[in-house]
Amino acid sequence: MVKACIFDLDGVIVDTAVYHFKAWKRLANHLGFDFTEAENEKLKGVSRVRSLQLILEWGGVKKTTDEQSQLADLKNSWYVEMIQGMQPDEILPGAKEFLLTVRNAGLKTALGSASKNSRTILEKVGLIELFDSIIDGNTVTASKPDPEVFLKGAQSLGFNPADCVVFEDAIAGVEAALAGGMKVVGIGDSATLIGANLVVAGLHEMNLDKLYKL
Ligand code: B16
Ligand code: MG
Repeated sequence: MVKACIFDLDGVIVDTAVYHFKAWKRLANHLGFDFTEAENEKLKGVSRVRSLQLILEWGGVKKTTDEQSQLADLKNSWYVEMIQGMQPDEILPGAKEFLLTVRNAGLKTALGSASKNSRTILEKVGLIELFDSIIDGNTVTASKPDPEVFLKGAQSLGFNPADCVVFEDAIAGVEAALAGGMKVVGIGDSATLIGANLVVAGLHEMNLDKLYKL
């Protein structure tokens, strides 16, 4: 029987990809090349430093490790500025309702995100109180598809991986959850989220019945 739900943030609870896109595009333009929405799609669930490395490759630009770290900081400063204005109406459809449903059913909740800005985002949209534990880019060393973020999530709640269900919109996150021995609900397209136990368009399509049948 499922005892806990672990949620990815971007693409599951809120759509921060739009802000990441604006900030990365600004950085690419600052370096003299462009950055497309199709390229941004490939960065979902990917860590900040790895995202920068991919963007520099796509733009054909080489930077030293020190320069990379300065550029990542610059992008993050623009991104942080943008997320300061986030509001509760930016919560994705059904996310708050499903969090309340699972909590009312006595299940625990954790966040399992690659973002180092997850607490700010959850505070701005007013959801921080609905998570028993937050595991994010500040707590983990290995990026998805490594299962570390979800294993730490399960551990922080005091449950075995097999007692937890992960909700993820990125294929790397689906792979991470499966590698950790958890059930996973994909948020998005079943052609992309291969291996997920169930794929739904969003948390508005989830309910306890579907959760217990996984
Ligand atoms: P930050 P998730 C991920 O969030 C984003 O999808 C990805 O685009 C971003 O690069 C990553 O967080 C790191 O974010 O720069 O705020 O530390 O889907 O894992 O919740
Ligand atoms: Mg995501």
